[in-house]
Amino acid sequence: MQITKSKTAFDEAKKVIPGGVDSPVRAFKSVGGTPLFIEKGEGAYIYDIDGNRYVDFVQSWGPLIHGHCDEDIQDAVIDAVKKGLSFGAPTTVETELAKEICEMFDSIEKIRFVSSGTEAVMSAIRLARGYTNKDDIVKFEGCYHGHSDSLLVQAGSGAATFGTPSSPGVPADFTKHTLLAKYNDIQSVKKCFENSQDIACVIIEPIAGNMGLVPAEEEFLEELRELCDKNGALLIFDEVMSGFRAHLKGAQGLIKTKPDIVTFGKVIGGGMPVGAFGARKDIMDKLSPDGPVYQAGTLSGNPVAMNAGLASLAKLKKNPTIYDKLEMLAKRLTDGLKEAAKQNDIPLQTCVRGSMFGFFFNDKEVKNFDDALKSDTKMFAKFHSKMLENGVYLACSQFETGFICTKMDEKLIDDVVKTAEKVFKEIS
Ligand code: KE4
Repeated sequence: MQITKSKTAFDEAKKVIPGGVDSPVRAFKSVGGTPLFIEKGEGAYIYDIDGNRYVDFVQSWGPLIHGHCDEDIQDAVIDAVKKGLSFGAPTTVETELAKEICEMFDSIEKIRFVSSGTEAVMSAIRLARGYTNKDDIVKFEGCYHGHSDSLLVQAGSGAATFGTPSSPGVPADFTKHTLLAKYNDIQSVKKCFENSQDIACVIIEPIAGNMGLVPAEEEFLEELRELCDKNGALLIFDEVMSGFRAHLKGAQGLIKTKPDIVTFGKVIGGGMPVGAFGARKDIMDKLSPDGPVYQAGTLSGNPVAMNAGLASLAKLKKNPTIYDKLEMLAKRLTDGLKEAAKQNDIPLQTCVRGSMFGFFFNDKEVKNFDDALKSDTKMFAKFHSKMLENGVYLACSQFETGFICTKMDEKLIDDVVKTAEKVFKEIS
């Protein structure tokens, strides 16, 4: 692949945008090489500005379950745009999308829209603190919930479960209320509740997608639910990524544990900037203007974005069996990768949940962040760049998740597996 225009564009971008990107993961830092500048998308494919075509397994990090330039979503956006871009006043389309989502989840009676997953999670945590009158929160190592200050934490020293800032610019005071636990390890959560009687909520990605794809064990989630109930803490499922991706109802379509608050993003915007958080009435009614917990946003519930989200969800609700096809294709891909790696004595762990898939260059099953960190990220980087050279656009980090979209089919997947067979031979 010749990518001279992307190289020039990246040099230009770096002069005026930090790192040349508006979100760090896009800079290809963990895989090396030049990030591709994208000209356009079409169904399952994206085209860079040098005219190269790639099968897109990133899909804007999850939103594009219908692929690029889906006609129904485009038509919905164009119709909305013709009536205006934003009013800063209520519109009926917000109510329509809110009803659509509330009808799908018995754990959600009311929902509020915001403009990103970060905003949804930040608001959900403030709501949990306001509802319980408690200050501490528990999160899990390896889970990512956006970049709000109290969530940019890393494990503290030694026995302390309290987090320390993982980024300069976050004062220690802002993370002293954040306790860290180990994913799929209920003892580590019990320890948090022993260390604090002031826990407002436990937030978890019920299907973690930000340490690579690592689902929480059902029994672990059940024990988490019991612990929260016993200690008067709320359980927050961060389904910004897994929502409408692992199943039409996200993780809640696959396991029985019910959260108190759910956060969404990505798919519910159809590719436009949307986040959301929902819960029972008694929790959501704590939010201003009716309740005391302040939360706001100029473009929250933007009618163009709402129409994109409505169109995206409508297609999924009309054809819920689509998830069987998406999961079959995800399994076909990961089984193919696993077999190809095995032929070349390369250890590979794979995981699928609905339209989400992950693979680790690791000889052991990955159940938490410590396991994930043992993966061979150098081998991942080699695989990623070779696949890119062969027209396959994978997530540019071992600690991300891949996605199948509805515009993919068995032939496309089989061609990708053939490419992987060639690449594994080259890198083994
Ligand atoms: P945003 O603020 O990026 O819309 O959402 C934050 C967020 C919250 N919760 C979960 C479970 C998430 O996966 C995310 C964002 N996901 C990353 C991809 N791993 C977005 C990509 C990026 O940061 O550029």
